[in-house]
Amino acid sequence: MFRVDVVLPCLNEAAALPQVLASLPPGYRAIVVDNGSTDGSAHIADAAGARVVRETRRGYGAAVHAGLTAAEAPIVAFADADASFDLSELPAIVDPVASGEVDMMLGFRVAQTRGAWPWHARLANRYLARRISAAARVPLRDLGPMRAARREPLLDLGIRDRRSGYPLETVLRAAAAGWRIAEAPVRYRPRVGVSKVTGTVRGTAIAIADMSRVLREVS
Ligand SMILES: Nc1nc2c(ncn2[C@@H]2O[C@H](COP(=O)(O)OP(=O)(O)OP(=O)(O)O)[C@@H](O)[C@H]2O)c(=O)[nH]1
Ligand SMILES: [Mg+2]
Repeated sequence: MFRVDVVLPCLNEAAALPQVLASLPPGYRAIVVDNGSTDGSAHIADAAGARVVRETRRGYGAAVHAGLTAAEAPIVAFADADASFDLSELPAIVDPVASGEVDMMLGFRVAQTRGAWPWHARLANRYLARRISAAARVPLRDLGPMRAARREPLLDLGIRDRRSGYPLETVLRAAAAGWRIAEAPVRYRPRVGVSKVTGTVRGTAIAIADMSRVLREVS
């Protein structure tokens, strides 16, 4: 039995997956949630020994939630499948949850190169982190996609967003439920493959719209 399931939402990440899956620490199992990839991502994930789950409904949140529902380990961690994170750093996010020191651990991103994180995304994130800190009364530096918590309480949060508002809704609901939430630094590198969200105007606009709605509805 695996101690930690790692949910990796995946939309056309064939070029990144081998490197991502090779960096998993022992005792951690990858659940690659294939969100309708057309580049053979599912096959590559399967060949690398990951568990593959399919989610036909598009959206980051739809993929992540399908992974959480399929998970079986007591602790579930989340990361991106585009090689922007080094999964060998996951224990720094998971261990404080496993020891019971916190209920949810978030990775705050430390850019490794200038290209890893465009200025508009950085600015938007800092603004968002401030608003969340005020709304949820948790001091946050970032709202990144790397995080970990216990599986059952996470499911009980009843997160509804299925697009880009998912991480924000997770943090707001957890804070409202009185969870102890903390952050640890994680390295953030340029993704492998073509940018879909942060590097595109459309992706950024959708992300802002989704997060604004979640802030209105949940906080
Ligand atoms: N954008 C997007 N990503 C998805 C979807 N389903 C799964 N994903 C995965 O979710 C993770 C995060 O998406 P990214 O495209 O890396 O988003 P980002 O990091 O904000 O922006 P870029 O890396 O610049 O594209 C990646 O592993 C994607 O493959 C979806 O419907 N839309
Ligand atoms: Mg990315």
